[in-house]
Amino acid sequence: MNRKTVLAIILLFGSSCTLSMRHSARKSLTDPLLPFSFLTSVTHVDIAGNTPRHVIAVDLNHDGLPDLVGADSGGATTRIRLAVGDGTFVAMPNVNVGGANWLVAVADLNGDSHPDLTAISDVTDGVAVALGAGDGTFAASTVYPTGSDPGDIALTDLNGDSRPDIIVLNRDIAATAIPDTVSVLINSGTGTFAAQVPYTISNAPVSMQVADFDGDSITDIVVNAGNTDIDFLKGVGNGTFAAKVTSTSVIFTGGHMVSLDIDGDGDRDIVTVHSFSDFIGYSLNNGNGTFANHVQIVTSYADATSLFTGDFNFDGRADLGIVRGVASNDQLDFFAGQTTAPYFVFDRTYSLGTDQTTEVSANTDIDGDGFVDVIGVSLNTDDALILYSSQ
Ligand SMILES: [Ca+2]
Ligand SMILES: [Ca+2]
Ligand SMILES: [Ca+2]
Ligand SMILES: [Ca+2]
Repeated sequence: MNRKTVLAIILLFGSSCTLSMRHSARKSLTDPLLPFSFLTSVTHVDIAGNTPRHVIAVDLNHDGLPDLVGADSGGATTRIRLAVGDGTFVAMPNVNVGGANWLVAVADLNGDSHPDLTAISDVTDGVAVALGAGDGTFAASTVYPTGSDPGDIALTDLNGDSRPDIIVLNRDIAATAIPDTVSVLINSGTGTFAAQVPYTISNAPVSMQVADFDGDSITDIVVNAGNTDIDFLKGVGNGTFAAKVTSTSVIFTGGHMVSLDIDGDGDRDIVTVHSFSDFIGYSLNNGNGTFANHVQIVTSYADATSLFTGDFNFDGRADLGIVRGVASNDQLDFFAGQTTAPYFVFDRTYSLGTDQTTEVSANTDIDGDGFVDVIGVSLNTDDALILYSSQ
């Protein structure tokens, strides 16, 4: 996640809050330029708060309907909205997380099958943990200290006890902490966490990916930092990590990052956008968590601020969605995944209205029609936005 750049994101959704469909015939499944599923409309869901920065969709109350969890960057609460089943959502009590929160993550942390909530805050310089009751309500949160200005979070089991641990990227925007760090907080098994263990990373970290990058099936941490550095922290498997190994990719890598195997060789590569140097690019994994020099996919591509992946055209290959905050023509661009370099080809643009949309993702089928929908938040209206897709 990239907090610096999200401020600049403005997607234009139109005053009617409805997207015009871009009809075109669906091609065969072997065509690499299959049309993406159509984004048919934009639905605003009031999540209140002040300047929400992030929203996720996850079923909190076991009814099979994804609910909304929104980070309120202007207040100290996380906002909960339960899906009714008719496309509307009802407000549940806010969860006090101790300070303005920028990102939220949900997983069952204590093994009772109920989703639990975490939220990072650069006011508390910590991560709040609130255990879920399974009905959309949460117990009072506990805030665990992290490093300075936590800016990204992942929940995954690092030590094999089947309980998710917490990994936080500390962005240290004011450069008060030297060196910069990633915080690892190990779950006791009951949803309480040990004090953070900090790991040194390169200066000016931007974005983090937590996954296996060297093929040993043990989760690692990859951070892009500054303008050139990609740090690999090799997971040991017991909740600890080796010291960073840094690849210097020669040209800018300092934007929002996603990871996926783009060249089909079995290891996870990275794709980044950079809003200041105007490109989308990738770095291929050498197989051991070090990365080859960055290669530009698209140049002269101004104001790309955030990206997400998913197979939007059903060809089995991951595609890219990119939020582009161009001042007078803001948009959501899609690039179709390809088998050969540069691995992604521009497919289509959705021109949108005057919502300032940020932290867009596409990993949940919110309306249950079998097609993954796009979700984000509007800085302009303080709403969650759902762009429903259909075929
Ligand atoms: Ca639900
Ligand atoms: Ca739980
Ligand atoms: Ca590994
Ligand atoms: Ca690869």
